Amino acid sequence: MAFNPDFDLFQLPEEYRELRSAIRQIAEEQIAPHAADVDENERFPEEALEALNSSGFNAVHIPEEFGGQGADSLAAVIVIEEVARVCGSSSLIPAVNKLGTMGLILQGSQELKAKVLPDIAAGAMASYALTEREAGSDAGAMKTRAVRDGDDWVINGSKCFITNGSRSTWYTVMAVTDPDAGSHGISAFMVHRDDPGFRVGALEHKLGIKGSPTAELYFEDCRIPGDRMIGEEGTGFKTALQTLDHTRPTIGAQALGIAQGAFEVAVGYVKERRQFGRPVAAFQNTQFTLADMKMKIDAARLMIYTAASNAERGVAENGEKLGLMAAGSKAFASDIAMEVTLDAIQLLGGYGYTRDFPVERMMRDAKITQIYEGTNQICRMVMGRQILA
Ligand code: COS
Repeated sequence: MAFNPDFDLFQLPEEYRELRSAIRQIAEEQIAPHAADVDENERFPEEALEALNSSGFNAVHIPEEFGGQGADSLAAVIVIEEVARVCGSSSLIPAVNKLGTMGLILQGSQELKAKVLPDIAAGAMASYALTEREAGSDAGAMKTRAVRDGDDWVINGSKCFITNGSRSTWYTVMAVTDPDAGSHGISAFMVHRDDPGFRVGALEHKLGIKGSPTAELYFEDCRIPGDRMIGEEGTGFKTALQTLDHTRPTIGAQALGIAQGAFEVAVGYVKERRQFGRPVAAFQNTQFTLADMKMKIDAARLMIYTAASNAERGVAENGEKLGLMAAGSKAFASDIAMEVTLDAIQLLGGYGYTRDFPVERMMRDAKITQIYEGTNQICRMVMGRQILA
């Protein structure tokens, strides 16, 4: 078979390379300069929101018919990766906008999409509310209850660890509609922040991603119209898990971007830093460490782009279920992000441990990627089940 550069699987097509360079420029010029301050002051990255909203990179996945760009999953992960390369907190703007709308895009009615998605395309944010205090990895054990009242639904309960929770306008909320039906008794809804009975609670104080507010949400007789249900009653748990099959690669992309950012800082540093009369880069130990970092990053990138492309096709090429590679790419990329950021700190030595360099922030930001959107243990469990199915 002759090599065809147009179908070279291992070289992104031109349009994706152009997309990368466009978002990289915005990230470097408008987001990177504020990343340390955002982290230091635990403040929302307003500059990043403005930059992403004004360039249309806030939610590239929204279909064109709803005012978005209709970009595919591969484009979405490239955007997230490039923002994460300079600021992990800011990368959660496009990542969580996708997470908070994916269930609606996959399973919602045209009317509900038309109500919500143009807002997100225009710059409002969306969050995904699955987790509760007593229902984390065991998401099906949730207690938040939705009861039908005439044409409306009335929701009572609370959610926690909701990324960007205090800044969103729309929330995909999973709640129990039939307590006797197990995971088949859970339904998904779109809740608006102005809905009566909805309230944002306390924010978490975290190790990393400090610019992204992680909030509790309270539903106190929160009344929403009946047409806000996503899909059919009782399908909410499947919609929630199907969403994660599409969005775990986006968390992988966040991890990958953080790792890439730390790697580049380390490469720059070891060429400048001199010890024993030569640049630290001249030592074979340094070169071996850089080589290991690079191998891990490149492998993670291939997995994530493959998982994103699978999501686009709706199936994996070899007939495997989507979730296998989605969970695998997220777990692998987040594990290597942790390793790579720790290596970067080590290469920078004492300076790496200070806040004068970004690698300690990157290490703290990387840690959450092993935990959220399914701990890496849950991701491995999802994979194990599918491998053996
Ligand atoms: N897509 C669609 N449906 C799915 C699915 C998927 N990826 N995975 C499972 N389902 C279906 C199952 O087929 C089952 O339906 P049936 O009863 O009709 O067969 C139903 O959903 C329940 O699945 P399962 O029995 O596997 O549920 P469990 O409670 O045993 O486990 C896990 C589900 C652990 C995989 C799930 O709770 C999970 O992913 N937990 C982590 C949650 C998470 O990622 N939280 C982070 C939130 S974002 S920060």
